[in-house]
Parts: sequence; structure tokens; C-alpha cells
Amino acid sequence: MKRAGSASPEAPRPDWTIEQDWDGFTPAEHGLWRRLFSRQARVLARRAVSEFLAGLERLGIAAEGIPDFRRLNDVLDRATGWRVVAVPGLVPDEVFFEHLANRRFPATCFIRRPDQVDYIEEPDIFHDIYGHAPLLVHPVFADYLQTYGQGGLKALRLGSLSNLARLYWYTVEFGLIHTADGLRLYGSGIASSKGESIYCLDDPRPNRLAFDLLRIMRTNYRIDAYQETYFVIDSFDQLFEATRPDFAPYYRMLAGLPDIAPAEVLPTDRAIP
Ligand code: HBI
Ligand code: FE
Repeated sequence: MKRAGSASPEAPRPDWTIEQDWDGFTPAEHGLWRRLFSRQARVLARRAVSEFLAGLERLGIAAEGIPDFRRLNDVLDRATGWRVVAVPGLVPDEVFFEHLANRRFPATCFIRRPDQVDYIEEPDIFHDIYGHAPLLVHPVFADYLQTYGQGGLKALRLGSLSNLARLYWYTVEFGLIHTADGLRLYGSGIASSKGESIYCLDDPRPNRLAFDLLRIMRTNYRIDAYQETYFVIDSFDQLFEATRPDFAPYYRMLAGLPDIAPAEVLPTDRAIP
């Protein structure tokens, strides 16, 4: 059954936000969340970076089912000044970046169908909240994502969005990080997928390459299969520092260079064991 929030009788708001209508979720929808959540807790225990697991715990979204954004926002706001806002689905790039630039994370409010537990191509609330919200309480990652939103607005004006979108893909969505305990995952696209959480760390097939900003911005990606290449950061500080400069000169350099295929490894790449 669908809820009033997604079929508002009023004209859509210019920022695409809607009400989450938390009271409208059914027991079956809460049950599906709990099932996804407990399954993923086991998988991520020794695979997700400790900052992600700490964020999950701090948000207190473990036990009860689909989180109420009002409660989530109390914690988020106190931690880093971020909030989540409800949107009906994918929103236009400019709207998406405008939210990020103002420390608002647009989150969908529908949950996948029971036959989609293992795979769904579009973002649902499990991906958006379980996958994305935990790192929003991390001060450095919180700043990185806001800076990305500001950079997105600029990339749109400069016609370089395809370059910048790859940075989001290979970090925020599918990033790995090197820690004292070995490789860990932090990307939300991985963290919200049981299969890819295991594959990205345990499978010998994918390339795991050291983070390289310009290289990433040349690399195509697949949205319909596990990644063939992951990029590994050393720390969130490294990520934030590398993306702090003005990208306009980078975009001019990249304009003359060919794209790199998702599976390709270059002689200049540094593989992470
Ligand atoms: N909308 N709701 C939503 N979630 C996204 O992740 C998203 C979006 N709109 C555009 C968009 N992502 C892309 O522009 C970026 O990932 C580059
Ligand atoms: Fe996402």
C-alpha cells in the first residue's frame, strides 16, 4: 500500500522534498527493514570501517524498524548539522547538489519489495539511510559531502558533471579504505548490499587501486553489476584534502584525455594488496 506523502495533492515543492509520513509504514515494511538490517549487521561487523559502525550506533537506528527522520535528524543535527530530507526518488542533479551543499541529504522513503532484498538498482530508504546516514555523523566526511555538493553545482555550470559524478561513485558509493586492521569498506552502495560487501573485500577478481583523483574522474563505471575496480583511500582526511582545490583546472586537463574502462589497470596504478 502506498502512502499519502508520495501522492500529495499540492503542487510539488521546488526542492522536491515531501513528508516522510512515518506513521504510514506497514508492519511488513518495518519487518523488511529489520531483516535487511540484522543481515547486514553480521556482514559488516568486520568489513565496514569503524567510523561507519560507530555512526550506525550513534544514530540509534538499529532495533525498531524504518527510522523516523524526525528522530534521526535530532541526532544528526547535534553531531554535524546535517539532516535528511524526504524525496520521492531520484531528483534532478541540480536539486541533489543544492541539498548537499546545504547539509541536507535527500533520502527516498519507500522500501524495496520483498523480492528485491538482494538487489535494487534505484535508491530506496535502506540504501539511503542505512548506507549513507552513518558517515554523516563523521565531521570530516560530513564536510566532504557538503563540499561535493558545492562542487556539483559548479561542475554543472562548467559542463563537467560526468567527471565529478565518478568521484562520488568511487568514494561515497563504492569506496574502500585502508586501516590498521586491513581493508574496510565505507561506500554506501556497498554497505547496503550483502553480496557486494563480501565481494569487494573477499573476492580475488576486482581491482583494488590506490585513490587517485584525476584517474578516478576519467574512469567509467557500471551501475548494473558489482564493480570491477575499487579505489582505496588512506583516510577521510586524505579524501577531503585531495578534493579541496578548485576543480576547474582539472576539468580542463581531463577534457583532452580519453576515458578509462571500468576494468582497466594502467601501469601508473598502485594496486592495494
Ligand atoms: N537523487 N535521490 C537522489 N539520490 C541520488 O543519489 C542522486 C539523485 N539525483 C542525482 C544524483 N544522485 C547524481 O547527480 C549524483 O550521484 C552525481
Ligand atoms: Fe547512494
